[in-house]
Amino acid sequence: MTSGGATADVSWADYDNDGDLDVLLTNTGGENERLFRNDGTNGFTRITQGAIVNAGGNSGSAAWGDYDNDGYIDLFVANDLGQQNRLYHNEGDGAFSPVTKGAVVNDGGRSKSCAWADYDNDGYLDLFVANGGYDHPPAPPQSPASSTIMGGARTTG
Ligand SMILES: [Ca+2]
Ligand SMILES: [Ca+2]
Ligand SMILES: [Ca+2]
Ligand SMILES: [Ca+2]
Repeated sequence: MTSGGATADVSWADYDNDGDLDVLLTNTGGENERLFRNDGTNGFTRITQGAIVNAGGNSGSAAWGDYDNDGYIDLFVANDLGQQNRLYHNEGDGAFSPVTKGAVVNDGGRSKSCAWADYDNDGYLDLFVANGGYDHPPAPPQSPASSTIMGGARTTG
């Protein structure tokens, strides 16, 4: 693994509805994501405060989508290596609130990629998350004697 993480995905969206595209860079290796707000004429300002840019995580992909149709685009971040994925609700004032309840953010897994689409045409965006791809085993047990203390560690249902 490279030190300090690596940018895995680039996702553009006008999250503050000022007419120009802002950009999110997702980073793996536990690095925080990077969010840059488009200033229109003077380039981009890096956003350093808030939930999105302080969450760490092995984030392979992100997708913007206004899932609740309130006019502000929200953000989903897919995390790998068994970490929970993240959903952020755009509050409309530049802040994002992490959504902590529901299947979207509580299914762990090795999420690699994600996309929003209204697949059933009900007017609300649905979310597709691609998991897996390869199975990279976690660190092996250090000795056979330690293999009996794994009970309860798995909560996958
Ligand atoms: Ca913007
Ligand atoms: Ca990350
Ligand atoms: Ca929204
Ligand atoms: Ca739908």
